[in-house]
Parts: sequence; C-alpha cells; structure tokens
Amino acid sequence: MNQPVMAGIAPVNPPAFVQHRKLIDWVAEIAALTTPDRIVWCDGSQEEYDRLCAQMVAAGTMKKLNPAKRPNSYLAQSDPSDVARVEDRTFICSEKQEDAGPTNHWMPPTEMRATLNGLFAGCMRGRTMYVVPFSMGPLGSPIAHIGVELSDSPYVAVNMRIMTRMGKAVFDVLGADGDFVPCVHSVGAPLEAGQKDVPWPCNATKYIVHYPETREIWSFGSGYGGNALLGKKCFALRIASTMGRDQGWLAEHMLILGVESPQGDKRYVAAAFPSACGKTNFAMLIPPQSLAGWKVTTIGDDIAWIKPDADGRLVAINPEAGYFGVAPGTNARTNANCMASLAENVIFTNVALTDDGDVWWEGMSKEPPAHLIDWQGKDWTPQIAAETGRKAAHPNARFTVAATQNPVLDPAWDDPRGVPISAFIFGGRRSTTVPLVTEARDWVEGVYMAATMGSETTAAAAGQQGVVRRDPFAMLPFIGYNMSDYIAHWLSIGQRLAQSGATPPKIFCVNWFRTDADGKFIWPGFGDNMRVLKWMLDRIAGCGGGEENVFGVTPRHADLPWDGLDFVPALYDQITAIDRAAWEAELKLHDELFDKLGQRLPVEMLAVKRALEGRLQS
Ligand code: SAT
Ligand code: MN
Repeated sequence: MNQPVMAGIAPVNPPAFVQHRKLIDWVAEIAALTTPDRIVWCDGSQEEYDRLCAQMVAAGTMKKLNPAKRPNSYLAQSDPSDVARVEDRTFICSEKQEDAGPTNHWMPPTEMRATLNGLFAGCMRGRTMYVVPFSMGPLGSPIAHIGVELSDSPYVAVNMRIMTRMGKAVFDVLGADGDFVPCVHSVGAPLEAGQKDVPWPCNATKYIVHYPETREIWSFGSGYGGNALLGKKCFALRIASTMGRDQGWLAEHMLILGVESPQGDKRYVAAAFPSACGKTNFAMLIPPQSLAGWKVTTIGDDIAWIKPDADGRLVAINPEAGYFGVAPGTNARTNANCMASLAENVIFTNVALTDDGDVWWEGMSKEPPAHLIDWQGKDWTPQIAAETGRKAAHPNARFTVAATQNPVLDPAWDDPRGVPISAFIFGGRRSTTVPLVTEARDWVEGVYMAATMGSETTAAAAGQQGVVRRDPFAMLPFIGYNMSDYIAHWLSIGQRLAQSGATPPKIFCVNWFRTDADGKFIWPGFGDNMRVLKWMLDRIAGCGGGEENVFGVTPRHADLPWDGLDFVPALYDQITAIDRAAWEAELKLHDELFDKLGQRLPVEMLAVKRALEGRLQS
C-alpha cells in the first residue's frame, strides 16, 4: 500500500494494520498540504511512548525526573506565551452564524478554510507528522467515538496516549470504513534545513477551529493542553455537544463520581464546574473521618458523555482515560488520592524542578524548597518569590496521568454501558452572593440555575483572572453551537425523561468559594464537601431536611452532618444567607445574559426568572 514518493512530500506508508482507505487518503492530503519530513503512525505501545519521550528529552522539550523520586516521569516547560487555552482564538465555524450563537467566535467556513490553508501550507516542514488514532470512551462502546489527530508535536502524541485510548486497537475498531473525527494540529513552527529547534515550538498566531457540520477540528500555533490535545475540549465537548444535540444526548464539562453509603447504597453523580475550580479534587474526595464508612470513587474528572438508556435512565461514561489536572494547590491534605496517582508515570507541564530532580508547585508543601528552577527555567528561592511575587509553578501548571493510577478509581470507570446518574451538580467560583447549596424544585428550575451560573475566571484560560462572567453549565467556552439551543436541548432531555416515566436526576447548585472580609475561604471544602454530598443523597432518598427558599430548597444548619467539624451556625449563615441587594444585582446580570442570548432563548427561562423575582420581592 506504499504511496509513490513525490518530491518534497513524505511517503504516507501506512502500516499493514491500517485498512481504512479514506483515512489513508486524508493523511496523504494533509501531508501534501503541511509537508512534514516524515510520517509516523502511532501504535500506542510503551516502546513508542518511551522513544518519543527520550527524543523530547534530547531536544530539550522535556526533562526526565529523578527515577528514584518520580519513576518514569517527565517535566515539560512550555514557552511562556503558551500556557493556557486561548478562548479568543477559538472558533465555531458553522455555515450560519446564528448556529454558533452569540457566545462563540464565528467565521464563515469558506473564509476560515482559506485562512487555515494559508497557515497550514508547509507548516510541518522539517518536522514529523504523527498519526494519532484515539477512542473517546471504552473501545467499541456504543457511547464511544473515534478521532484521529495528525500533529507535528511529539508532546501531543505522548499526552494523547495517557488521556485517551490511543493506538493500534483503534484501527481495528475503525476497520475499512468506520467513522472518525479528523483533527489536524500543528504548532505552526516549520524548521528550515539546518535550523535548530527551540524546546517548545509554537506560533504567536493561534487558531482553534471547529466545523460542527462536517465534524472537523483544526488547531494551529499552540502546543498546550486543550488547544492541542484535540480529543479533550475540541472533540469531547465542542464537536460532541453538537453530536449530542443532533442525536439526543449530552456532552458535558462534568466530573462523574460514585458515592457509597456505609450501608452499601451506591449512587453516581455528575458535577459541572468551570476549569480550575476543583473538579479533580471533588472526583477523588476523601470523606472526613467523622463520616467513616462513606466512600467516593472516580469515574472521570472533567468530561461526561451522558445518554438515555433503553429504560429511559441517563447513563454516563468518561470519554477520557487520564487526568490533565491543575498541579498548584494539590497536596496530601487537599487531594491525597491525586498525590498518590502522581507517584510515577506522569508528565508534568510548567511546574518547578527541585535540585534533586523532582517537581514542586505552590501549595505542594507548606515550606517551599530553599532553591528551585521555576517553570520558566530560572532560579527561584522563597526570597526571590517574596521580593518579586514570581511563582515557582505557573498557576495553570498541569499533570497528565493515567486514570488507572488513581487509587479510588471506580470499578465501572471503563464499563462500556456507563453508569446511571442520580444527580447533577453545578458550581461556580463565587466569593459572594451564591449560597453553599441549593436544590432545584424541578428540572426546569435546575436548568435555569445552571444556565445563569456565574464564575470568577481562572488561569486555565488566557486573559484577565478573577472577574465574574456568566458561565452557563460551566460550558461557556465549550458549547459547539448556539447557547440558547443548548439550553433548549437540556429542557428537551428533561421532557423526554418525564415522558418515559423515569425519575429525572435531581439538580443542585453549589458554591464552595465564599470568602470573608479578609478574602479567606469560609467553607473548608475538599473532604468536607462530603457533608453537602451526603445531604444531596438524603434528598434523593427522600429523607433529607431542608426549607423552601427564594431559589429552591436549602438545608438548614441542622440538616447537614457536622460531626468532627466546628462550623457554628453564625459561620453557616455567612455562606448561606441570601443578600437581597446582591441578588437584585445578580438578576440584572441574568438579564444581560438573556439579552445577549436573544430570540432563541427558551421562554421557560423567562418564566422561572419572573417567579424568582416575585419571591425575592415578597
Ligand atoms: O487546557 S484544558 O482545556 O485541557 C484544561 C481546562 O481548561 O479545563
Ligand atoms: Mn476542564
């Protein structure tokens, strides 16, 4: 099946296990456009992973960590300009602008294709193009979907091996004519003959582009995280959300956890929080000692694909196979399970390097080491930090690690049938206004809560941090179509559940992040979130206390378990009180969102808002 060698174009040379003509032709087409020096078809083997990592160590892209401290682990330090998702360079190129909606950047597909053709022409010169086949979800699961990423970044290839089911077996599932989502990625830094490479090639011009109608992804100029690992936000959220809209399912920015009571009752809940708001910590929560016998297990920490099953229940899978989590703030107290996961076989990105070849980040230990090499390769000491405010690790520094290293991985995490969901939790990062927890009285009210959620921005996306923005369903940067249609889709899923007679999952809204006058968090969070989770399970079981409030049902102090935690009613009031003036201002922000969403906004949202305003007045 060898392709004829044309001048300047690398032979495609598909291995014998690739039998998919359309795929081979597409690889040839992209190679002709981008002109890499060579093409490597990834098989997903350990040998291949080790080889690519060794190659990146030689090239200066990664450092091998001290094997006695952190076996088989690496540290990559990115270009300082390439450290987070670039939302203002992210485009949904549907045929019609209104189908992308007012919250997405849009360009006509023909115009975007012309721009990208110009940028991608010859952009892999001097580099290797990796063909990275991957399955989002258990291989062969009826809920899973396949993608193939063509990338000139070996960093992408090795990260994709951890984050997805990547390798040869995917070609077996694809067969001769299976469907796949084509994903094209380049760091946008061609090398001329003899030109020395830089440790982290990238381009000041960046484009993260989605064509929802043809289900294609093109990404240019960045090697970082969600910009470059295209199975994650680009496929599993933006493209998958449009697939879900068309096919009657949901692709959500949600962790999935299992929670088992001391009596052995087990439930699964899915929880949406914006990037860098603690999804990984919540998904691996260790209940406080005083709630002995409760157990939390992880299905996923970032993305959920949720479909109605034959009985009308909503079942969910984690389409990913690894965690790309935020390192700073992670320690034995905040997330001991995560720390255990990170003992070996990890790729760290933009954390600091210790003098004995291990990693460190802010919050990892109380006392920082006396000397470090920071994420930008510079000397760092606590004194330098005190004088300059310079962080040792970038605030969006990440680890990439296989789910199988998680000591509390749920036994069903890889079950192709998925797990039934009993509740949805929506949470933003709000230092004021939003109470600890509220239960929606019904599905529509829950959709309203999720749709109007606000959150303070974090380092996970480039741009200003700490400003409150509306982040509906924690999906603002990840919905591949019109936000109003997305809200309508959620309403229609609720209607379908009601028609099928299934009990719809309860919907809760939480806020762990209220602060006091000194800016300190009032709620202890982390393991103590189990107290709130237990209340939710009690409500699902029909035995939890609570009172009707302006927005829904909230627990009184006496309704939560407090054993082992001195959290007096006065403190509880501080994180649950409804400040009428703050809420009047908040509702104006809901108005702003609804004005922005315009004509297509489902009328149900306005009805819920009117009822809410009425209750607030009375
Ligand atoms: O960079 S990622 O998109 O993978 C992480 C995040 O923003 O959640
Ligand atoms: Mn995320």
